[in-house]
Amino acid sequence: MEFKFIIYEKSEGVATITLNRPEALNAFSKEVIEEVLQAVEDVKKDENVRVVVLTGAGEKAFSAGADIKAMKGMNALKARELSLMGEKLCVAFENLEKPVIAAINGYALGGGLEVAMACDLRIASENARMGQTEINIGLIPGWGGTQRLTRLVGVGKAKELVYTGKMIDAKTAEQLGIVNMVVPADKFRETVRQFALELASKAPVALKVAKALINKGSEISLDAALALEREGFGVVASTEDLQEGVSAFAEKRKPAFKGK
Ligand code: DAK
Repeated sequence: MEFKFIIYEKSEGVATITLNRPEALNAFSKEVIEEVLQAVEDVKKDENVRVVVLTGAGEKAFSAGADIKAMKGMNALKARELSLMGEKLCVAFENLEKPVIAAINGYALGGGLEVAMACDLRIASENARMGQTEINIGLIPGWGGTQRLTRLVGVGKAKELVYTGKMIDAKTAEQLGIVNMVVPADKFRETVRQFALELASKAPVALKVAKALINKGSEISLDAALALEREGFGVVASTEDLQEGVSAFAEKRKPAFKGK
């Protein structure tokens, strides 16, 4: 696949999508979003891909958000299109039946942070900085930030971050629960890789069902969510991979899961 604004690589069960506009701090233009969506379509079809890593090119940014320059003079129809595309992108990662790791190598601002929050897990380099900075240009988050941030950090902190538009460092983001872990800059890429490989070795159906249950379960009543978990448990328990896991345990070897 030929891309201009992203780098798309696959190896050892891990697909890496690198936003590749470092001269614009990897801001999301319409073209970037279209290319990422194409890569996600490929991930869906490729059974060998078990985990996705989304990251930014260069040392400075994961993504500084939606392309501010493209917003100048934007009419309602164009704004609507941008809004729909951003939503589509976030939902594509959220609904993808494979784990997605946002590897936040620098700034994750505005739409950049919103996309990262639609991923399953976030690993940040120690020099990363994050914020819902839209208020500073007279906007509000438009790709789910008011909602996904609130679910991660609670109402009070979400209001503080959205109202002030301030940036926070990686450690603060970890304390708030926005990122799962913070890694020294010189170990960042390797740590992300090892983490992704570890997830790629897990049972794909179990991961898929766990993701769907955790995502859906947080939207509905506990009772309904527990009923869904029972059904999901039944499905996972019927896989060949469970038999492989049980055999591997008894034989004291590493399981080789096939996603069946
Ligand atoms: N868009 C386009 N270009 C950007 C950019 C962005 N978001 N962020 C940075 N750049 C460009 C800069 O313009 C500069 O380009 P040149 O001037 O060299 O051509 C280059 O990247 C390097 O940036 P700086 O020179 O500014 O670098 P510094 O180290 O001095 O500063 C910074 C880094 C991250 C502090 C600064 O670049 C900055 O404040 N950037 C803006 C960050 C931001 O506020 N991001 C949120 C964007 S708003 C919508 C839904 C959602 C959204 C919009 C609409 N609808 C529903 C319609 C989402 C909105 C956002 O994401």
